[in-house]
Amino acid sequence: MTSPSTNITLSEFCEVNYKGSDSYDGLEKVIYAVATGAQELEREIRNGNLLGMLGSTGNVNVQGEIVQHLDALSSDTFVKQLKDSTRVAMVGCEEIEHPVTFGDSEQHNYIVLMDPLDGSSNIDVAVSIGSIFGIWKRKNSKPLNPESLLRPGVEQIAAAYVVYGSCTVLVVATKGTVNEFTMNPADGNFYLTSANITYPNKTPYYSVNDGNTAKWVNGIVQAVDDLREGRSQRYIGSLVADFHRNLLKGGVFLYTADTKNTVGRLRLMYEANPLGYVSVQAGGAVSDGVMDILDIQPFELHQRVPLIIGDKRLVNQIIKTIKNS
Ligand code: P6P
Repeated sequence: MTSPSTNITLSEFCEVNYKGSDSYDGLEKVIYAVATGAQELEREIRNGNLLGMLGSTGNVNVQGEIVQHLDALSSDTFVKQLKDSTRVAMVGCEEIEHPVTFGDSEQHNYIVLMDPLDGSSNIDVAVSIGSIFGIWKRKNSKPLNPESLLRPGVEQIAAAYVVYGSCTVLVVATKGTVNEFTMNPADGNFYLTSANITYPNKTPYYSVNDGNTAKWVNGIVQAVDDLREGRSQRYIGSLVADFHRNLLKGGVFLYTADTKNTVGRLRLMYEANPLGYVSVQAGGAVSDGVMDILDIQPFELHQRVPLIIGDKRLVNQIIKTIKNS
């Protein structure tokens, strides 16, 4: 067991790997914005019950979902931090109908798509929730407009997510490497706790909402039956937490299209793309059941997509079952 003092900090890691590099010029400022927002939000989440911060605002967001107090707070927190980074030109956010523009200068060279608080239904019951970020280099050749956000996932330069769970972890992926940082509550800093993460060989878990069985189509009943053999089901109701467990322990998550969610339930731009990027950099895969999700050319900021994500062998097994159905 290493003590926090022997683990390098997030800022030490970013200074070595991003600062001053041509490929990642200024990326460290974007990662610091995510980390600072997560530190602020973590305190609100841990104290939410005590501060009357739980429950809903009574408003409905662009998704048609009831907005929890912490949904609104998380959105405001990360929008402020990303703006203050001075490196982000535009943000797309699950909680905000339209893109938010911060700046059009040459140094505003990143685009960020985010789900600031994933798993809202778990907030009031002390179950893990998270935040998800996809990061693209801006195409400076073109003026900023809403279409600036509609980039295929394969063009991401980085992705990150936070899980506010039994501990608070920040996972950052860039080309070829996925690294986990854990927050030390004593000083609020993130310390490197797992470097160059790759999916393990074993796949003991699968994650699916069995309550949807009657609505499944296209061979998903058979695909899930196949997954049951020799595995345990783990389903938290927070995509980011299920994804993180499957990444570390081995497994697959699926939320496919069904007779109710005919194009899937989860969001392409700020859920499937960022986590799909992390999955692929860790040796996994991400699919809509037919193609690699990262190759999808988006047409709308809040579009949904069927999602199969995790161990490459299991993703391909599910795709094959769908194809043969
Ligand atoms: P269901 C949370 O609301 C979320 O967007 C994901 O985090 C989660 O995986 C999914 O929805 C849960 O959906 O229909 O199983 O409650």
